[in-house]
Amino acid sequence: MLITKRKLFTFAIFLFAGFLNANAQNPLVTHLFTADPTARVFNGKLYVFPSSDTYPPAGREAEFPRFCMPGYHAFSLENGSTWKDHGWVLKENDVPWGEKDTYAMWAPDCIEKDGKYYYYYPAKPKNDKAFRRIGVGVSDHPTGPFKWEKSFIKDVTGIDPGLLLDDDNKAYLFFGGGHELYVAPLKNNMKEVAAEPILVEGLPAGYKEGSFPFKKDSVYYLTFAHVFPDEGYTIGYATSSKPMGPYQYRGKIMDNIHNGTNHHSVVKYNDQWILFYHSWDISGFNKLRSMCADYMEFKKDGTITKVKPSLRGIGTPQVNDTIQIDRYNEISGANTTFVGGDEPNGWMVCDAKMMSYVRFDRVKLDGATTIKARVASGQRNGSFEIRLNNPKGKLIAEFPINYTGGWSSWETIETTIKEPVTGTHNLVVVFKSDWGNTKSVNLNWLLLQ
Ligand code: FUB
Repeated sequence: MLITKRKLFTFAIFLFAGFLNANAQNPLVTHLFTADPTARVFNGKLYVFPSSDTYPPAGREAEFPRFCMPGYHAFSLENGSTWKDHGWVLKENDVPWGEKDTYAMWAPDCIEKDGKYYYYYPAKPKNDKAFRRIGVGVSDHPTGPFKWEKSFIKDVTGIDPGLLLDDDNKAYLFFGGGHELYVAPLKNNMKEVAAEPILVEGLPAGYKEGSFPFKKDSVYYLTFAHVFPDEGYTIGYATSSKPMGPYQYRGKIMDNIHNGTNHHSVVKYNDQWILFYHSWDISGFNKLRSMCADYMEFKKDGTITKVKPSLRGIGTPQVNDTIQIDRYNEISGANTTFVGGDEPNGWMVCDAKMMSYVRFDRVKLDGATTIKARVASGQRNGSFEIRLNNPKGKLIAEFPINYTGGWSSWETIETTIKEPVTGTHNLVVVFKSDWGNTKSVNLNWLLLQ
């Protein structure tokens, strides 16, 4: 979905208008631009540590032909599908060893060892010729506050820290972009390398950056941005029997998409593997990215099935989670577009005609007694129904369509669920109107209560 500059501007305004919780549908959050997401599970809870993209400060546009990246927020998944923004973890001008106002806070990582959380980040060093150095901070909590080391990690020059903690509690720091990847074991203090970094062997031509190491069934996996001359950025992976390699290329995890770059991570959460990545579909500009996530599967032989990016993403909305219905699994006879009016959110379902439907998979209905819907309509004819699993499935709720003051005048309406439903189901919204009516209602979101 490409958008015009004007739309981008309008969109940016609502992005920064700010609301701190957002949904697990793709993109994961829309109140700020986020890139390079590193996801981790700590004590059973899913966290994501992305970088952030922003607009260059006024008057300094020419200095930032590439990324303008002011620092890091941290997020955690709350309830079934709501991301909580914990605010700033680190701002660029708070890096003890960093050059000020360089907006150079590229991809970070965070890892837990012996009950402490270590956050690794690249920054532009002051009084040093290196493009980037890597710093570290330690905290008792995954989202900080972190105590930042006064100096960068000695003997490490480069970007994209990727951490691996092996089963024997030894940690490894992978880093480097621009076709070369290095790895070094870390000392027990996690703040110094235990040996000179070595070049990782066996990576294919076109290895670019953004490596993410993890281990599964005694196999070491290394995923990375892999650039093909005809296709551009893809996500590839390699495996090894030893943490520091040599590695062997195994194939692609994701084809080229609208992602600009494709820094990513892989995590196992609630027994499902998830690929976190970013795309610029919502901004139309490859330096304003937004993090996304989709489920990923391993075949029996340990190889990875290619992931197809989806709007629906991950997570299972439940009572008190908002369902962004425009992030559908299937749509028929209707469209989606950016929300109009004073609405703070991103998209809506529009142009819904008689028997149009939208299917949204995996909603946990236990305990829900009512459904709220955010609607706008310029006419007063028809209804929409909520059915289970398919457009002819069990009818659980019905909303009349009334005139709300216009197609951008929003109201929240509410209806009772006809009889209690348990378990996780796919929800299908079916629109009813006169045959020939091309627009019945704009629907922004649903909320179970
Ligand atoms: O986001 C800035 C840089 O672009 C990251 O550090 C790289 O991995 C690439 O995504």
